[in-house]
Amino acid sequence: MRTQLIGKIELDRTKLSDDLEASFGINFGEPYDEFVCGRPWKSAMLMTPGGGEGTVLSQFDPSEPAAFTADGVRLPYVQELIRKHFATEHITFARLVALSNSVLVPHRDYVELSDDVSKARIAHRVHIVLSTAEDAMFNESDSVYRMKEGEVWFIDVTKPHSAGVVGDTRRVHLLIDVANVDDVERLFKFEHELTGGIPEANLCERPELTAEEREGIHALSGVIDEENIMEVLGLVIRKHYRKDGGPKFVWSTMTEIARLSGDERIVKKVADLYHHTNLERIEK
Ligand code: YCP
Ligand code: CO
Repeated sequence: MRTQLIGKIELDRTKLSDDLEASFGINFGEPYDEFVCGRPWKSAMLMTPGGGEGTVLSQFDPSEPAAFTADGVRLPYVQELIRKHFATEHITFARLVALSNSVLVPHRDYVELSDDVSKARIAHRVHIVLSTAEDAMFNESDSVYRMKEGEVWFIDVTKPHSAGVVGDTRRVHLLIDVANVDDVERLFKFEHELTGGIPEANLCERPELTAEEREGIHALSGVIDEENIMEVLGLVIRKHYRKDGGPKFVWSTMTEIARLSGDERIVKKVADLYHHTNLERIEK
């Protein structure tokens, strides 16, 4: 399913802020640190097959229906939102995800999943925006866009994508992974419309990167070393969220910075990082 806005749900401000407050007390994991430049990408499992704890797909018995975890139970309004708006029998996982002052490495997901059963169990990724602001953005291929509060989106995670919060906002999304169903419309219990893509109104206006700025970024070749690659990558990704540097900006820029550094180890590290996040991952 292509990345697209599918609808908007009404949020009860009072109940939502109670749950957001309560979410400070739940168990967030900080997985995927190799994808993160900045503060951790925090994720808490709210529904899993069988309702048990765990973080990785292979730890669960995929034949069991999803149930709320102990953390899920501590967020009554989020629970209510899920039950009211989704056909829960198709849900595999529901997670609460928080990000602040951090950018994710543009990557593709599911590349590590070899078998069709696993893929069918998490065929669609749905985002529901609970709390966001101007400094929170998403990237798919060469576009940068914003998902707004209350919006529900399908995200095609097999396309190169990234998330970024370039300021201090605590951006909170509910992520729901759903199994493949014959008719995706059956997943939703709210008024929805498959828009087929990222609406114009959600795209971010980004001024073109100037030649001076590009030169400045390439000059990071004089700063980059094996220990600060992720920080340099973070700067490049942050720039990508605010300025339009042209096609494949992040990875082509990193490749160029590495080349200009004249250090073979950096060239290899950047190539390996690209390979790991976009082409092949080891199944855990
Ligand atoms: C995502 N993919 O795109 C996750 C975030 C890295 C893997 C962490 O939501
Ligand atoms: Co991803």
